[in-house]
Amino acid sequence: MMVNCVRIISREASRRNIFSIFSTGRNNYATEASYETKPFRLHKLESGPSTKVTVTRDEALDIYKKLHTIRRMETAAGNLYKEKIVRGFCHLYSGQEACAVGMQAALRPQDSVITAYRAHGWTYLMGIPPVGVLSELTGRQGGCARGKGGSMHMYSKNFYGGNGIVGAQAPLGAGIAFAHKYKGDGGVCLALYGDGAANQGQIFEVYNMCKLWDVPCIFICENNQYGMGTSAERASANTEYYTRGDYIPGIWVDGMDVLAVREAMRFAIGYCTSGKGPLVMETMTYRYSGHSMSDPGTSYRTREEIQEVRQTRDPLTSFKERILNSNLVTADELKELEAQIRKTVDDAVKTAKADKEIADHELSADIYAESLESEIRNITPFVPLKHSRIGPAVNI
Ligand SMILES: Cc1ncc(C[n+]2csc(CCOP(=O)(O)OP(=O)(O)O)c2C)c(N)n1
Ligand SMILES: [Mg+2]
Repeated sequence: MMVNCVRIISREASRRNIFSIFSTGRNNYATEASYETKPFRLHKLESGPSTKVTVTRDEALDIYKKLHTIRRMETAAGNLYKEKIVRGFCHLYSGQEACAVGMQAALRPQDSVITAYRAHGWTYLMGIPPVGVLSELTGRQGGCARGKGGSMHMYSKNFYGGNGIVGAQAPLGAGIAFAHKYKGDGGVCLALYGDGAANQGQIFEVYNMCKLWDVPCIFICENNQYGMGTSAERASANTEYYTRGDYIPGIWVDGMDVLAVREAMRFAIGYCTSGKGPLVMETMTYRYSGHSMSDPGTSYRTREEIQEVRQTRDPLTSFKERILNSNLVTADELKELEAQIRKTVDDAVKTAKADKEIADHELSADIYAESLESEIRNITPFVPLKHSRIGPAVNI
């Protein structure tokens, strides 16, 4: 099909920060549009990512689907928790969706990711459908870790979880990144941690090691401005997290702008794969929920503040406005997509409630992919348990 590209730069578009639009001329859709992002802030870098970002119609639909699915899935997870069908911990990602969606959009098949406990969205982006995530939350066998992991311990191919120890993703991520270098597969590892983890000693130990050995690790501080019950300002002497690598270059990006995050991540991957070693990235974002479901999240910040972010900086609303204003998609199309997503998540909830738990004998199975010892070590109280392999340990 011959696509006749016509460039339209309207005054209205530039008022809305839309840089340019390419129209097909055949129908009413634009095929791609460009926008101007907020400036990136750089640390020890002479140049950074381009502030002019371009998105095609197909990419826009894909990004919107992912943003919306995560939001919907997290709402469902929160409801299941309130119904006491999800027990234990539950950390929701609503408000921060543009960070994961933007980063994942820049990943190549050989790259890997490790994050903290706010893992549901990443698990979905790394290939697990909503039913695999929600069934994991309800502890059922259809869950991506067969119901043994729950909210904090979800995995998939190239996705190393889901980790509850604050800050530990940084050394684990450094190890995964080192494996990429050792194997020469060209991959990088994204190691994500929160602002509440950013002052931990282990983070600085691995900064040093990765810089010494040029390990392709991208350290990402998702700065949602609060830790567990306190603000970043109260907890951190230096809240410019992108500079905290000292001798490691860093980038600050608006984490509510999915396209800015994608652009920053493309730049970061290019940097790390050119043999220059690690990079630090700070994504400025916001979480609408408390730290976990047991934290209402309103004792250390006001309801008005949360409301204001929802109304003025919401990552879904702003992306939706952009793609509608630039004529990449129509309101009806988005409505239809939203209805499809609602159905997928609603069906997943039904399955996650109705599914079975694994049998008792599977509880102690699949601890190692290939066990070198016959019995499981360090069980208290001591009851000898044999290693067994039922598999797959992770439903990929
Ligand atoms: C080593 C360790 N110390 C303390 C905790 C308890 N804890 C859980 S989350 C958290 C703060 C996390 O804040 P942040 O990293 O900003 O993550 P957010 O909840 O904002 O996503 C703390 C202190 C823990 N899980 N691990
Ligand atoms: Mg935080």
